[in-house]
Amino acid sequence: MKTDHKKKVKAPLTVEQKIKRRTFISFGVFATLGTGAIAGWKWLLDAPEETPGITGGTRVPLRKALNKTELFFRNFFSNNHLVKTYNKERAVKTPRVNSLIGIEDDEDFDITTWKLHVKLNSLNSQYISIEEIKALPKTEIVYDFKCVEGWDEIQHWAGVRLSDFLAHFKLEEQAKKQYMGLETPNKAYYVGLERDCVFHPQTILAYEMNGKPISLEHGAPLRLIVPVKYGIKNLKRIGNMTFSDSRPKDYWAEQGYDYYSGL
Ligand SMILES: Nc1nc2c(c(=O)[nH]1)N[C@H]1C(S)=C(S)[C@@H](COP(=O)(O)O)O[C@H]1N2
Ligand SMILES: [Mo]
Repeated sequence: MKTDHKKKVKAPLTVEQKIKRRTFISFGVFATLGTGAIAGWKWLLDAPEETPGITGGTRVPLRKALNKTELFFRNFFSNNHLVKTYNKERAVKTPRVNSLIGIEDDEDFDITTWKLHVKLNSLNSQYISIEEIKALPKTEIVYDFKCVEGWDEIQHWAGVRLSDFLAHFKLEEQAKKQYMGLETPNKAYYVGLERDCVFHPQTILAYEMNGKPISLEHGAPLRLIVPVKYGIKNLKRIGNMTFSDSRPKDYWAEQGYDYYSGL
């Protein structure tokens, strides 16, 4: 048998050939990924839309992903950790006023007759004055207030710890429910809070900022300060308080923001 011992030596590829080959490979990869992406996109578009309600409308698979993200952050930034605090000297002198939904749009509001309306159940309510609230032990906090829009400030707040308030006014039975809902007197701005953040030791019903009564635009006479959450949950000018086992409606969650909004 005659064998050719001389190996066929392949001529090295010219630069042009190399480029052509790479272009061909890249195109193949691009076409495959592209087709996959289009198919995936179409799958997402054809997927059913979630039932609108508490959270902003999106496709069911996306909501599933968002819920997973939320769960991850919940485990990571637990409602139970203590937020870092600072010395009073670090607090800004004139904290920023961010947004005024439920405040500038309420011409009927009268601070002199204001009372906190606590809905006990479908039939009964309790009305609590600012004097009654100020008579409770005062708690202060200086911490870094964070807004989802990308700013933060060290601010100094004082008021009554929400858990002290609930205990004093015998609202602990109601507060065993999974959620607390808060809204402005005109119901234009509203938030929902999970039970563990309601009972968080740094969560306060605030009536003072920098040692003085809170101004109207910062939420007088009473606002929520919930340091384990982004600014959006820190409702200014509380009017109504409710308790429920299902998620209360939440202004920014309806617009598509994370319901949890934890820090
Ligand atoms: N009633 C009411 N509360 C509100 C808001 C609002 O528009 N209306 N904005 C929220 C947002 S997004 C932030 S960042 C903080 C800002 O509080 P500040 O204006 O006291 O800085 O209030 C929160 N509470
Ligand atoms: Mo915000």
